[in-house]
Amino acid sequence: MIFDIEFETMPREALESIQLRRLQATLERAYATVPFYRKQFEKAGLKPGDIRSLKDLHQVPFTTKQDLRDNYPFGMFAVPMDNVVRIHASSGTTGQPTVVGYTARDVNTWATLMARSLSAGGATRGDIIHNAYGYGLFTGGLGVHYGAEKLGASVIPVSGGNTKRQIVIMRDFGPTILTATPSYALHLAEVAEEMGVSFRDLKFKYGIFGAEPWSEKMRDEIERKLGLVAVDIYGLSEVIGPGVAIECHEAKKGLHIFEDHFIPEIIDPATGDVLPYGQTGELVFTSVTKEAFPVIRYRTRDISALHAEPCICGRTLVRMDKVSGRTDDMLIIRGVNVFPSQIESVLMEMEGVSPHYQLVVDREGNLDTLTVRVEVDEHVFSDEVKRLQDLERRISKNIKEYLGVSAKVKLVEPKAIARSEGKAIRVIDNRKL
Ligand code: DLL
Repeated sequence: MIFDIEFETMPREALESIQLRRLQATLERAYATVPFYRKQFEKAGLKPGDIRSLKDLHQVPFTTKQDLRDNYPFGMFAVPMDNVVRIHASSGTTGQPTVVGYTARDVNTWATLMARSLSAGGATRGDIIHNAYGYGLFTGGLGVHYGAEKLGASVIPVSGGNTKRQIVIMRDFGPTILTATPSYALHLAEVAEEMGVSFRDLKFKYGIFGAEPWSEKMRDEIERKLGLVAVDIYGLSEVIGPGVAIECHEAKKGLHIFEDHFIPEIIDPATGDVLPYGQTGELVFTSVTKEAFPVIRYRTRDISALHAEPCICGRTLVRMDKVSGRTDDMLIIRGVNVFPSQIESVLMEMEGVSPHYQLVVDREGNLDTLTVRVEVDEHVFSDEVKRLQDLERRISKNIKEYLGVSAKVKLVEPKAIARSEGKAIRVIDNRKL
């Protein structure tokens, strides 16, 4: 079902005229109320009134994560604290968290965007949503929660953790939609199995998974193990939280971006040049309806591409490719660029290998080394040493063949790699210590 048929199926021209009007209002307000944005305009010799077309936006300087850090905690807010009703923060992988604020109207906008997202992902008001995204400063839990209520579905605010209790709730309450990070969804399935509960006997129809990269192979594995249709949801705290983009369950091919609220661009991360549809680069977003925390050409560091082809679901919104990683996730191992998701794809091709893995990067002398630790199924692990070594060699050979990098592979027993209730930790880079 399409929650907002008018905006989600709008002809391009009408959509662009709304985007422009909203963009101009956002720029005027940001310029008037946020000293950082005023300086950015001044640096570029621009006034908000100079932006007369969507293309003109390309002249406005980018905003980076560092800019948000420099204005920690509330320096980027465009309204007085009196009007801020909610604060979230993203922990990030390094240093200071990024703090974001919402007015009452922003919370309502976000709830609507999440109702649209859940609806695109297969949910209806008749569904029971088991929401295992963490509640708290992280935007996942409350984002889904408000969207589910706006949609009129029943939401179970179970949050992350206490996994055994989650399985009991699933068995007894019969939820039909699961929302969680993909890695936690797999962990839920694993614990269910230990408790003698088969996910396939539960009532789940759709799973709406995001907040971390996951490959197509991982999707296959999740759908098979959990007996549901898995769709990808994308978002980030700085832009609003979840609800920036989502796959429709009909096509599961690219995530529709809610362009009536966010203007996406893809840029070359090295030069900042805007790239045409179809080309891969760094995603950049400008919010055009947010009040408390507008973002202007915010560089996400996420890698994707945009596609304008029509979709079988009827939405006219552009689609972004599944995010394969972040520019700052990229490991450079002896000069070769490697993304964790590429390793994941190689691993998931191998028989008997589980989706639980971790990459450990070290430096021996002047040489970077990459070790891939990956769990294997119980029956594989109890095989004779020679067969394990043979499997390690085959994985290592495939990594070399597909990615051009030498990696040491270490097969470990089931559960050897710590499970996460939120985002999985895929990389341990000892070079940074
Ligand atoms: O992760 C918001 C969210 C919650 C999205 C629940 C989806 C579901 P942050 O904690 O600020 O916000 O982290 C944002 O996570 O820049 C991406 O690098 C990554 N990310 C989010 N969704 C996806 C996805 C939430 N579907 C950062 N695929 C983003 C890949 C994702 N990466």
